[in-house]
Amino acid sequence: MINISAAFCKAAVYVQPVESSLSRPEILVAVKLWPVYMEMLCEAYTVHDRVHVLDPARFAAIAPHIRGIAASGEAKVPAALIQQLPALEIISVFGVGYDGVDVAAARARGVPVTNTPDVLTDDVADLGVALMLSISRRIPQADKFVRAGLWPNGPLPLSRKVSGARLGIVGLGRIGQAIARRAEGFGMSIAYTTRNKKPDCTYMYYPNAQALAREVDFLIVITPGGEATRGLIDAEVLAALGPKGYLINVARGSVVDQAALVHAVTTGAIAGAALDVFEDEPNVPAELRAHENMVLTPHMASGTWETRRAMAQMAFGNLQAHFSGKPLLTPVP
Ligand code: NAP
Ligand code: 8YV
Repeated sequence: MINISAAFCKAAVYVQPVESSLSRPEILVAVKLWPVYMEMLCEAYTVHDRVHVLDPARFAAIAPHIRGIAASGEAKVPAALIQQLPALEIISVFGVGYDGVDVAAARARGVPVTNTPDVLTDDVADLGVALMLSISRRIPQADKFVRAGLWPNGPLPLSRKVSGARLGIVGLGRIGQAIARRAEGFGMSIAYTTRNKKPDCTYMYYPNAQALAREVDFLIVITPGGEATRGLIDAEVLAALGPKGYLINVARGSVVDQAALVHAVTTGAIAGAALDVFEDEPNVPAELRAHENMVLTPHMASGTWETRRAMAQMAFGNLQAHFSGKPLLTPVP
């Protein structure tokens, strides 16, 4: 069991005591990481916490010694950073999505990239379904209504039924399938789109998001991010979803054209949206924050103690495997 000191949790930047950092592999932490994971890293490695952005002069001095990068699903590890690290051997992502890492640049240097698949699937699927229920049954609005003492004045307006409705899933991978299994419990009819039709899947397949959106009440997006999916959910897809349709995004903000989404919710082109991810996190446009028919969460789909611990063990395990010459646990394909 790891003990996290209060000082450590509060620290804006972690500075490792010198005596605990001698002759260990040096790791660059690319983004603010969960304190429990940071403690694990600090027990095994010499850790440089975000030095490349916070202290460029010091970074220039330590860059030649960096052998590993600890990143997260949100972290940016561009080619320019990889090129500055001549001794780099591994990039370990604390997250399943690795769209922030320039994998091609890493590969070109022979640097493997690892991620944390499967262990977060249940949590992300749970939140996807929770968001679908929240936006349709107006749970946050109902909570505000009761707290504000408005109940005695009359009932809350009626909401929209989920059980038996039509669900479209954009991206039927590990998490998409887990969402579908949960939706079966609600008696929903399930359809999906992916680039490759799944041969043994009984759900209705549509060749693209627009064709799928036309046929469903709820559209849940759960693809990878990155250039290949940028703006996949655009104005045409939202128009196809229609004024009674709801969009739920638990993938990446980049997958949805945010300007088109703002326009669609403000003009009533769709009924509403529930979003865990945004184009420029943690900044959320005022138009989205102000709108009544929105449920917004701060990129928290994998954010339970149980899952974050499992992710930390896997991300740390990949670094440990690499530095002890063992096969990596979960290299990205
Ligand atoms: P996965 O098993 O690799 O599944 C990805 C799915 O997306 C596959 O079915 C893939 O099928 C499909 N896909 C890829 N490109 C597509 C496109 N252009 N159009 C339609 N479908 C496409 O990954 P996963 O474990 O389910 O995770 C999915 C993503 O969820 C992650 O990459 C990450 O971005 C996001 N995520 C978010 C959170 C959060 O906190 N909100 C947490 C975890 C994960 P084809 O290859 O056949 O197209
Ligand atoms: C986390 C994620 O937010 O797994 C992913 O792709 O986006 C999330 O699980 C993240 O990596 C923790 O910072």
